Amino acid sequence: MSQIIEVKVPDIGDFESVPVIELFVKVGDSIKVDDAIVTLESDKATMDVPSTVAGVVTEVLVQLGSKVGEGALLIKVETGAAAAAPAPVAQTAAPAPAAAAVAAPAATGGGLVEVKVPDIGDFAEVPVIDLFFKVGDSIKVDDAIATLESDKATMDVPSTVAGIVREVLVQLGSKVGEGTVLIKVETGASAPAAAPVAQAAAPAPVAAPVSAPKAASTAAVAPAALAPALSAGAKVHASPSVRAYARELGVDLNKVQATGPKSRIVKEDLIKYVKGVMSGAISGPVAATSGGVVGGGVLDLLPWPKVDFAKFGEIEVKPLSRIKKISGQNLSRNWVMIPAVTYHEDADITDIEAFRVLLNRENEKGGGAKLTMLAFLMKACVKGLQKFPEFNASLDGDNLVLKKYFNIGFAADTPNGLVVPVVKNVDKKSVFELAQESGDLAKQARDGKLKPADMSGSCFTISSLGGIGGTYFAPIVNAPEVAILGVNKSAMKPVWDGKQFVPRLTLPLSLTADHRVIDGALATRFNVYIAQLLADFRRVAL
Ligand code: CAO
Repeated sequence: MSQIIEVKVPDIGDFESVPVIELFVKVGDSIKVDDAIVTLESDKATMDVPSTVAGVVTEVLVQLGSKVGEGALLIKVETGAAAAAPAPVAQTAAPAPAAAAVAAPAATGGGLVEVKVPDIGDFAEVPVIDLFFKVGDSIKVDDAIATLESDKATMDVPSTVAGIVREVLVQLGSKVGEGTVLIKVETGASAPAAAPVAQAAAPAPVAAPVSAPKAASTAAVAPAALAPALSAGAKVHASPSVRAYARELGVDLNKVQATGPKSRIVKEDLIKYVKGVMSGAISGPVAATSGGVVGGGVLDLLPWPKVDFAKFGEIEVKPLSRIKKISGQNLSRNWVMIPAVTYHEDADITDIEAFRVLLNRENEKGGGAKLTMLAFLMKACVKGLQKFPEFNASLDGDNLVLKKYFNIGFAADTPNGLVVPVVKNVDKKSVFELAQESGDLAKQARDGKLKPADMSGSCFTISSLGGIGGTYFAPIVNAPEVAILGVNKSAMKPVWDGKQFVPRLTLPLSLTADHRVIDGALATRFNVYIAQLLADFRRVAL
């Protein structure tokens, strides 16, 4: 049964008669709990007021410029009514509830002013989810220093002083409350112009990865809007909800034309910018034009350096092979777009190597296929994928596609470059069959005879450099997969068995995983499990 519920301005701290500067809903809109209804802005703070109910908006009782305070009626919502599906933009635009409060300055002498978290209402121990300044940056009054996010609200803490940031006393993930010193600012210092490139190139904080639009996981050419929104908001005026929306879209707010009051970027500005970039009307971030750094041109990078090498000595120009050009573009995209972390582990393969050698010796007589370490690794990895299904998955927008089949790709070094043939249904094949099939595919790869079908459908990739050497490396995830296992050359190492050092044949494993799907604990569990399987291959049969 439906009923009409009034949504009012909650306790917003010491703010009264605050103007509405953004209005996110209109009559007929469907609204969800936590959707922002309005943004309020006092002379000291910007606050988003979230909805506490879900339903269809039947009345809007404020307009832009209305002055409101605690208890003011904002909207009436019919709950329980069949809510029309919200338009996609409205959905993504629905920001986290937010409020902002002005950081309180405190002079510490010598022109250094501490900027602290002010009264932020009923929030204590709130984590910092965005940090917009680093030591040496110049800061203006009202620049957002940090975004705090509780389970109920997102708050930007703006600076009350201008100058140069001399100390940053928090980091991403730090828990703060009223009075926590965020930064120390040298006031009156002449601020050097911030280097624009360094700002734009700042890496995405691991704790708050920029979620890529749906196309990101598969499309070779991603919209320019995917440029990292890392310094987003550092020097621009925008409400927390608009900042959150920009982060979600990966838009650098510095590039968006503001039309709101006091040069504030409003949601419509953001949408206009994204539409403009997608349609080509606005030139997106500068593509890395040569050198193949980013095939799709998704990064705001300096152009590739043009150097006349012949000026310095004799040169020869050799075109890249077709494979190198294609794999280069894929690798660049994956390197740039995946927040990847590499984890290392040593596996004791003394027994399995002895077993492999024994079987090969027996096999020689019968003329069967040579067993390779790669085949054992494939079998172990499938066992790992079965135990940890997140590894046998792909990101598709906000969904994780979990695969119930087990195809393993392996990197093959060929005269023309790197290719990744795929062995299908590894779970259903014996180690002998895997050795035979991967050997055949590797040969076809070297002969340039692989067909597209031989290189598609992989769930997880192994990159084995064991035949060449090396100790450890950091392989690049083969998107849209979420992890890749790198292997180097095994070596005899002294291992402490509790009483003495014993020589054990040790295989170095390097697992790179997409942090959006696999966190460090899971990645390490996977690695440890693979090492256990390799140390005692009987476990694969369990
Ligand atoms: N440790 C020690 N020795 C190893 C080993 C390891 N981890 N892995 C293989 N070997 C040995 C093999 O046993 C073999 O020795 P024998 O000839 O005495 O039996 C020798 O090294 C050569 O092996 P291989 O590398 O030719 O064969 P493989 O089945 O192990 O690998 C393939 C096949 C296709 C994976 C490999 O040839 C290859 O192309 N590797 C390169 C992958 C690559 O380039 N990765 C980087 C991608 S990112 O740039």
